[in-house]
Amino acid sequence: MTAINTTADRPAPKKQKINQFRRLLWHINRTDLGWVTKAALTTLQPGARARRVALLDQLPAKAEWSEASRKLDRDGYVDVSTLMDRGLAEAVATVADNKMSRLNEVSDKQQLGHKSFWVSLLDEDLVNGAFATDHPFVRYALQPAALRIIGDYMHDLPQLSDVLLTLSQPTPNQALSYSQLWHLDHDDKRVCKLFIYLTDVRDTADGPFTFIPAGPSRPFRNTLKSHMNDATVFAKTGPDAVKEMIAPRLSCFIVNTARCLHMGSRIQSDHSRLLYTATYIQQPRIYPEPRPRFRAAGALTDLERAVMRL
Ligand SMILES: O=C(O)CCC(=O)C(=O)O
Repeated sequence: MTAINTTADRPAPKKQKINQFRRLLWHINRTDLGWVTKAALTTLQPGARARRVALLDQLPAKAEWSEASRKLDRDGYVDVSTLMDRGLAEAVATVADNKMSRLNEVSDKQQLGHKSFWVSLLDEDLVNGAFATDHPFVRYALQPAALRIIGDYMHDLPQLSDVLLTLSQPTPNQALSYSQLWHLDHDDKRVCKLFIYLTDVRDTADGPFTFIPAGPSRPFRNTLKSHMNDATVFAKTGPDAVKEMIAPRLSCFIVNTARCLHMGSRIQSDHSRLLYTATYIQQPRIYPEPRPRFRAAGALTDLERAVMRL
């Protein structure tokens, strides 16, 4: 009898095997075993970390920044409203207000639209997917206080991975989805997000950024489940561990979103929330570097170039 060669009998094509390997690595990297990947990649770049630490050491230091850094390390979050440069925050707010005054035009230019409650408003500022380094959103993220606080926590000069402006809006009668559910960020092993509220977040109806500090979030670190509802989370932590960031416009805070379980943007009818986010990771990235997110405009220091990998 002639044997029929089914797909299952044939050896998996090389590309498929690579994809399976990548998928496995992706799952592994989401657990504490990802630290092994991180350590292995770090040893492949001898001297790189020492060079970055030497740059970090060039930054000014202040006792209150060190205190903030220790809190970030201990609890996974810190309120930095009094530590960040107010003028730079005002410049971010001016850009944001301009976008809001042209909301329909700006949201039409948005590339990614999968989250109905969440509109990204910066796509029109990108050239080949990259922000100019003199953009107020980038200047805010590069301020010494931010780099020092996050850098001292990481014991390394942070890499600025992205900047975002998001408008969260109500989605009546829709089930909660994506970042409205509890999750950890797995972009890398250390992911610090610096947020600025660009609208007042007065109560739960404004959809505050909501999180569980690093300690009580620990039991969720190695779970393969990615987005969880309140019942699943509270069964382990109880609701008392939850912190809601209720704060006025221009408040800013840093959260290690790889350590602190978090969710937000559960906006009630007639409310909305405008949020700036700068995301930092520690080099080397555990996944392949995406295409450059920043393009040089104006003079840049060696330190700024290193932070943006330019
Ligand atoms: O919209 C929110 O408050 C949640 C944002 C979030 O999950 C994130 O930035 O990782």
